[in-house]
Amino acid sequence: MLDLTFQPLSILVLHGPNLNLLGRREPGIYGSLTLAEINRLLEEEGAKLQAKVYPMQSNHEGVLVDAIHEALEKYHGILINAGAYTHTSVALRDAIAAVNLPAVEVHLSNIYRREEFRHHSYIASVAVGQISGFGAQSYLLGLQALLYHLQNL
Ligand code: CA2
Repeated sequence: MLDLTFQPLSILVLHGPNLNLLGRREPGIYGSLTLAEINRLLEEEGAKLQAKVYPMQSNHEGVLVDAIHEALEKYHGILINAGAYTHTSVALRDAIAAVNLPAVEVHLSNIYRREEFRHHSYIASVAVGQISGFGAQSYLLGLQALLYHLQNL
């Protein structure tokens, strides 16, 4: 197993299904920034906080599960917007629980002000915490919170 003890903090940023469409559809709900622009902001914020962020997006549940498994040897923590899988995926929940890496859940929209089916998150109970409703800023707040958590373990 790789020893990450004295490396700068490295964070896997996982974006779930449909988030590749950001900035191109439904800007009223999800904002006008593209995923590439959000990733750039995260990389800049990470650099300010002496951390390196590694973003990836997939529309496929199994690909996200694999990425979480592989995170164990490569990253100190996970920042995740699981998209609609937030509300359906026991598999993603179990993967996060299995690797036991600190994870922070983020959402662009406030999921509790939306349809009832979005009010339950399978991720929440295995996450350090959740940030929801601040648009792209949710990701930056989530990154700050995750790094704060990791630096104070
Ligand atoms: O608010 C969030 O970040 C969500 O995770 C976004 C998911 C939604 O299913 C969750 O309930 C809350 C949907 C992501 C869809 O992204 C789109 C982006 C542009 C256009 C259409 C969809």
